[in-house]
Amino acid sequence: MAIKNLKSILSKADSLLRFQTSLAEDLHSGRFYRYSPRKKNWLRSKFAKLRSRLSILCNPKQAAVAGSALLLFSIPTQTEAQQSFGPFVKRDRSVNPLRFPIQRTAPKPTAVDLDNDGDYDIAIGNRNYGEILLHRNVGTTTSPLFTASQILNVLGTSGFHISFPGSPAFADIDKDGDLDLFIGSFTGSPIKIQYFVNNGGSLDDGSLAFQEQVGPWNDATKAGNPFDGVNPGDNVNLTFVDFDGDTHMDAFMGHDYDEYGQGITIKYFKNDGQGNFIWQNNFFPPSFEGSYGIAPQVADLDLDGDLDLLLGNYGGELKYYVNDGVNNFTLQSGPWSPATKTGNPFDGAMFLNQTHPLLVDLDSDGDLDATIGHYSNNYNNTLRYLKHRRCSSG
Ligand SMILES: [Ca+2]
Ligand SMILES: [Ca+2]
Ligand SMILES: [Ca+2]
Ligand SMILES: [Ca+2]
Repeated sequence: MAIKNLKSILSKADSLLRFQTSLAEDLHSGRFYRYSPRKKNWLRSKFAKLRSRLSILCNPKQAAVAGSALLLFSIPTQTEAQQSFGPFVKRDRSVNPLRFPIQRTAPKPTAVDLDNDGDYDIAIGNRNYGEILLHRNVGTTTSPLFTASQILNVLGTSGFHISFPGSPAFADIDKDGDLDLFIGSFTGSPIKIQYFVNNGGSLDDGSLAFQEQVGPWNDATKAGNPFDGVNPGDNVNLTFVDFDGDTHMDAFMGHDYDEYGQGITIKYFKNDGQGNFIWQNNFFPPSFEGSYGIAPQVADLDLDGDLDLLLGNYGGELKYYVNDGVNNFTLQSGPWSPATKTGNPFDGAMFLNQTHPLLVDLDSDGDLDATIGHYSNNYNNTLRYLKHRRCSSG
């Protein structure tokens, strides 16, 4: 390689690295989150340009030699495409059941069987357009395959309050046998969690629709919004799970600044069985977790019988907190050990920003697979699918 070319590569790599370091600091401090959309777009565009200039000058191997850390914040490279995390194996697009291009940014996925055929469909919030998109599973319970998206019919007096990707979550809160829809809003609305009741219609004939319910929840008539009056701040990401094992779906909610001065954190709401969600305000210690845009998943990742936490965040990380059995959660770091089931299953994973994990057993082999929504520079390939690898096979 000519010396001149090498100097040029090193210069471009240095620019990229310095810019990337600065951007990472902005992301981790939360500054990035407070920038205007215009400035955010400018930063993303600048990063893409720097990376493009570098890639024109050298191939990926030379770029690595030149010292650039291309993986961070970048469109996945071939190397990254093969990367595995802990017990999870990245699946190539050709065998990814979610292989249809997801042409939107920052998708927030959730799993729900909306066509009642016994397999998981994937619903995601869409940016800007106030839509919930459904990727219907037309495969089998052991070999899922998802269609291109369709827009869910949502009815309501006030429409969506989504100004950024909404975070959908489903649970049968009115106990009539169908799954009802909650949407956590990113920002800009007095109602941070919208509730839509399932009308019992069918996806096949297009009659399925979700009707917004507003006002205080009435547990006798099941009218109103169970989260009416709850103002958890911005960037609300919800997930439902029967955490206490009483058969009623409880809620975990990540959010940014709230009205109680609790900053950026996560809350646990226990369902009393009547659809009243009661905030367990001593469940997490003060200042538990401090990342913007927490997107929680609750699952037994270390297979010891209690429910652990996997938290996406605005900085693009996946944080793993292990439950000690009595609901004390401890952040795990370092590489995952299959033998001891310690460390972070997603150690080293870093996406551009706003990771939104989904943990469900998509192929019915008894373990949890991971689908990760995250922000991407390209409007493509922003849902990643990782199949769980059996510990016995390494
Ligand atoms: Ca289904
Ligand atoms: Ca229902
Ligand atoms: Ca429960
Ligand atoms: Ca556990």
